[in-house]
Amino acid sequence: MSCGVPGMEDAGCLFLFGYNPADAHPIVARRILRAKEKGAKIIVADPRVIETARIADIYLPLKIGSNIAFLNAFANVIVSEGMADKKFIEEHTTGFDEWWETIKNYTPENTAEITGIDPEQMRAAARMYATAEPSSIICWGMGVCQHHQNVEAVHTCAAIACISGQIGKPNSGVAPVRGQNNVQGACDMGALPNYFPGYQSVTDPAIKQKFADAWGVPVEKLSDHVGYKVSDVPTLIEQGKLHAFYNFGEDPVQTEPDAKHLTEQLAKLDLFICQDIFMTQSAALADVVLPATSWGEHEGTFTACDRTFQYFSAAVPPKGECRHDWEIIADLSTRMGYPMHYENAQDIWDTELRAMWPKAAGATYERMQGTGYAQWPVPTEDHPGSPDLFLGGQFSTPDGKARLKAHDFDTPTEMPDDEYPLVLCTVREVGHYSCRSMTGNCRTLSLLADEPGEIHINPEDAAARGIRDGEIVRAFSRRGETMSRACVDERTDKGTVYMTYQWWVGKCNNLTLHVVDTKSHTPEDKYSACQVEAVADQVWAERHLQELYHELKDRLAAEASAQDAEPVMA
Ligand SMILES: Nc1nc2c(c(=O)[nH]1)N[C@H]1C(S)=C(S)[C@@H](COP(=O)(O)OP(=O)(O)OC[C@H]3O[C@@H](n4cnc5c(=O)[nH]c(N)nc54)[C@H](O)[C@@H]3O)O[C@H]1N2
Ligand SMILES: Nc1nc2c(c(=O)[nH]1)N[C@H]1C(S)=C(S)[C@@H](COP(=O)(O)OP(=O)(O)OC[C@H]3O[C@@H](n4cnc5c(=O)[nH]c(N)nc54)[C@H](O)[C@@H]3O)O[C@H]1N2
Ligand SMILES: [Mo]
Repeated sequence: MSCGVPGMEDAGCLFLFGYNPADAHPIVARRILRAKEKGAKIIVADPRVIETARIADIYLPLKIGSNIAFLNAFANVIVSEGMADKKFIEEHTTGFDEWWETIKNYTPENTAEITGIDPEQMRAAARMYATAEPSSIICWGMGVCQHHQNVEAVHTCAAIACISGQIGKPNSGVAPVRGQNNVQGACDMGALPNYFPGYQSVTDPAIKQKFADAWGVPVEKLSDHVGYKVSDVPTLIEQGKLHAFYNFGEDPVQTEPDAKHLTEQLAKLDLFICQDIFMTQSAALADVVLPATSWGEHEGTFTACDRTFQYFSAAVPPKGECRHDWEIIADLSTRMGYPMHYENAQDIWDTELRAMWPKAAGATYERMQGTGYAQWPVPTEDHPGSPDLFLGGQFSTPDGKARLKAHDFDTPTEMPDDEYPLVLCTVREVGHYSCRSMTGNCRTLSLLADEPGEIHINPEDAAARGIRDGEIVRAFSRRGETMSRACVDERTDKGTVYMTYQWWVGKCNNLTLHVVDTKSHTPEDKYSACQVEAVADQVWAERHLQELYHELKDRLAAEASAQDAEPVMA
């Protein structure tokens, strides 16, 4: 993010594009409410009427899968109605003429059929965004990232901020409000296939030398092969290129698309290791399970989406055989021939991050004690930290200028047809979290919502299928099927059904299409063709789903006690 989350309150306009903070990030949602109270304008562009749409000054119900057409037309309005910041474009960007060659072809009028948006509403929103004082912020989430033109949409959001001059000043710019509490931190620490810690490229010889020196190894020992991405795993196994998979803090059987195909591929591995805090469906398939401590049992840091490092301490000691993730990894490394010794989490933080990445050098544990924090870039111990990036229009390119990039619109991969006439979009709900290993094991949250979850469907689509609210329905696609409870919901756009991806029995990833974009390899989780039908025997359906749920829970519990009986790491 180019701004800080607290600073969102002081922006003049917040443009939420494919982001549902009320369910996904309630703390950010509170900031948005406060911004509204302080007079900010709110624009929401989302195919369904999300909670924030209710407080929006302009709500744009764009058709699902039409992001690039929408954003291009939005950008076009800013330029053709004379709202572009010519000075900013001139001094702080490159590539405007080439960018305009694409953007000039998209207008609110000629894209209205693709986007479903009234051209006047689109124009009003673009004016509101471009002219807001003192600043505007575009916030986006998985409604951008989980479509196959995701990198293209991010380029276009960034270009919109640049050409309007709505970046490069406090509380402005781009806010990809990153998913999990520490997804930013995982990236900061180099848990990416192409970077060492601190976004330092594995293919840069000088960087490689720096890490080789710090680790006391010959530089040839550090691979400059850019690694694979998790979404490549099933394809690589199928192609015979991947034989061992060490899976750490993820439950791919639940959360990756086309679950049946993935599960078949995982079974072919010579070695499958899972390091988790629960016996997940993936861990149950593993050859080796390495039980780790949870956030209440270890100390460490989280990095929030706005680059804020926060320290947290352990509340209780580890139980049973569980060990800290870092101890497991250090031990494995030592046994594999590279002795890795750390005193504690702080030792890792100081030697592997602060010493290796100048932007984090000032983030000491002392500074982060209690409610303290540090926001990178924070190069020295007395540096205040940086809520805002790119101030004065200085970007992180070699020439300091932003590159404008435009892309033509392309339709989603699997369009609905007669056989599968509905779009399945998979999203989040407030009460449960991702693979649900954590929230599903919490009784209070299970009372809030439980299996088989819900499938949200527009009243017209439900009526056309004889589906009544609260009944169990069958949903199916070219990949597989599942059963879930219908929630007949006028907030849902016609032609699309929405499921959350945490349900093990009502599992939407049985249906999703495994297609990834070419650059980031993120699956197109927001768009696959499906069909939904009523189930005649509701008594049977309710009982059947409960049986499946109990069988699964019993199987996982049995796996967990089997693991207890044979310790894998003495
Ligand atoms: N309670 C809870 N909170 C969570 C999580 C959880 O599982 N549960 N997961 C965390 C994680 S990992 C993440 S990544 C974040 C994600 O948080 P969000 O990004 O808010 O996630 P989603 O709900 O998947 O999608 C956001 C919105 O995109 C919209 N959308 C779908 N298709 C399109 C489209 O074509 N165009 C536009 N403009 N919008 C579209 C959907 O209707 C949805 O409202 O949430 C985090 N927070
Ligand atoms: N259909 C569909 N699928 C999706 C999405 C979608 O919108 N639609 N969203 C995708 C997104 S954005 C994300 S981020 C993924 C999330 O999917 P996952 O990463 O698979 O799910 P999480 O629940 O976040 O947690 C992963 C595992 O980490 C374990 N864990 C928690 N704390 C620790 C710890 O300290 N140490 C260790 N070793 N393990 C720990 C948990 O028990 C859990 O099993 O799902 C993706 N899948
Ligand atoms: Mo995520």
